[in-house]
Amino acid sequence: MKRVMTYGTFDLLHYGHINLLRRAKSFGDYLIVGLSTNEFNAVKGKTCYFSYDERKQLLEAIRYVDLVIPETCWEQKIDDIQRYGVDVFVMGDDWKGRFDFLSDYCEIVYLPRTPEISTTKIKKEIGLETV
Ligand code: C2G
Repeated sequence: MKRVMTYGTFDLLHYGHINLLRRAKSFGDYLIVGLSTNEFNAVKGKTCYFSYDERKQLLEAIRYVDLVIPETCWEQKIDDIQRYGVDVFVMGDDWKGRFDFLSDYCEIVYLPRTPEISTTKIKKEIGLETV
């Protein structure tokens, strides 16, 4: 059983997220998603439209996702990788290089982001965000 892990906020779930999750799953048999809590999103400077439970429910409905756990801080990744026996860590390439320190524990893969779409863009276009 090859285990894959990724992390994110996944607010206003869109096809860019789905593209990432589908490709992440293709690296193994079991995909774990560390879903940022609202408290951690505040640390990341993000405010979510959907609550953690709503975002978790959406992710759990995706065929590629096998387990969703909370992401509460930057520092939990090594523990998570060891606790869940993660073989491959996958992130979009906007994070390229930022998690290379995890290569002592598992394979690191950065995947090209899906162009054009983002939660910020959706918020702006439906008038949720002025800036
Ligand atoms: N993503 C993508 N294409 C997009 C938008 C997002 O491939 N058009 C990817 C991101 O690169 C990321 C994942 O989808 O791998 C989730 O994106 P966000 O919810 O924006 O995650 P982020 O806020 O970057 O949180 O500890 C890591 C952080 O929690 C990552």
